[in-house]
Amino acid sequence: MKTALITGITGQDGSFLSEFLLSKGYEVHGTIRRSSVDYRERIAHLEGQPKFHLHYADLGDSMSLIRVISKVRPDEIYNLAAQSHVQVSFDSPEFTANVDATGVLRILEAVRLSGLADTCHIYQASTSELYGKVEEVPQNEETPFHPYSPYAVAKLYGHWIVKEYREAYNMFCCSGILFNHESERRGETFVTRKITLAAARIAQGKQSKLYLGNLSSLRDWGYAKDYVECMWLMLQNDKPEDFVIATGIQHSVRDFCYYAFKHVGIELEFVGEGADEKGVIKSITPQLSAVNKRLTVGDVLIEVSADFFRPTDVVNLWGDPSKAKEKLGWNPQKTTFEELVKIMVDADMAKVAVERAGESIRTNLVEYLEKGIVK
Ligand code: NAP
Ligand code: G4F
Repeated sequence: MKTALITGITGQDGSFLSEFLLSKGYEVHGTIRRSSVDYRERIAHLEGQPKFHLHYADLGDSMSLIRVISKVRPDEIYNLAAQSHVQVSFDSPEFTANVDATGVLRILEAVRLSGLADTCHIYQASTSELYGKVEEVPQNEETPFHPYSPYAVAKLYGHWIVKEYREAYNMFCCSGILFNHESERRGETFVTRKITLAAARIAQGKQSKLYLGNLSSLRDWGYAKDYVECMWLMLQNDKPEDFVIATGIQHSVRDFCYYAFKHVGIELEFVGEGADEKGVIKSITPQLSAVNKRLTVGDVLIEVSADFFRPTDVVNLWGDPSKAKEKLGWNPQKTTFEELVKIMVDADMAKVAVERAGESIRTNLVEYLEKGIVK
């Protein structure tokens, strides 16, 4: 029976990986941070299970990491914790470096200090952002790195320090160079989730417009649930190696909008260019028209806002997952792009519907209280 420790267990990937490892019979431990409000929504359904345990630790706090690693003595560590938002890294570059760069070093040293260097397998969450201002398309394990944000520069340190400890101390530590992976649990300020939530709100009359930055940016988007399996496969490999994890298929932010809105019943067409580009309603399905009479052909639903432009933006990410496919037997096409968009939009349509139902119950309740119908 194996024991795993997941840092960043409250995040998108941490929650899917927990479910995956529990299904394999693992004892799963995770690190959480103290917060004045509860951010454990993604793992709430796992809390209380006998094989699921949480510990307070922070990647900026060596002592907390040494304490938890020496107590849990894991067979596998998945270091998923990070300040993971690229745009935020421009506003908080020092914090990002402390967590995403030095934090990785702290984990590796905590493993050594706990006497686990010879036994513990470590997965580091590297990123396609390392390719940044890309020097080759598509990108594979041999493509040179050119980080293009404070986030990517910090992650590059994490990537290299893992390689260094692998070679210097013969530790089983490796990095997954993961391309963007999304889900119904994705943070709401990443572009895909921002789009699927907006499509759901617009369809249900709760929002009128969506403001985005660079619509032409290209990404290789996969489904997070499929990607956590590959993290695990990397640690079961007979030797520690780095792998590109991607679907091998590329789409623009504009494409993502098109498919997400199409799924709620709105066909968009994009007119204009650059900062003047707009997403306009070309057609509406009769089903949607019947429930939202305010939507009209010609309405502008998407506009470009300079607020979402980055000082330097990575615009052409496209991964080549051949190595993971061949050596790990991983299937990069398990969930297609269209299926991913559908999963996300369906989940957000349900979320918005529940919020609307809650609002209507509250409004009715206030009315009933005022009229003395209920006390
Ligand atoms: P996420 O949803 O933003 O989750 C990040 C996790 O890190 C959260 O649990 C967060 O805890 C935790 N965290 C942040 N700062 C911390 C600190 N100082 N100490 C301890 N924990 C801290 O990210 P994700 O999408 O699941 O991504 C997981 C990892 O993969 C990250 O390292 C990310 O950089 C990397 N990655 C992601 C993608 C992608 O497309 N999703 C692609 C490539 C690489 P709180 O809940 O307390 O904030
Ligand atoms: O969704 P994003 O914020 O993801 P980004 O920057 O690619 O980073 C994510 O993927 C990385 C893997 O490559 C991870 F390492 C990282 O942790 C994170 O999970 O932005 C995607 C693209 C960018 O080019 C951005 O400029 O979408 C563009 N974009 C256009 N409008 C927008 C928006 N991004 C955001 N967040 N919000 C917008 O309104």
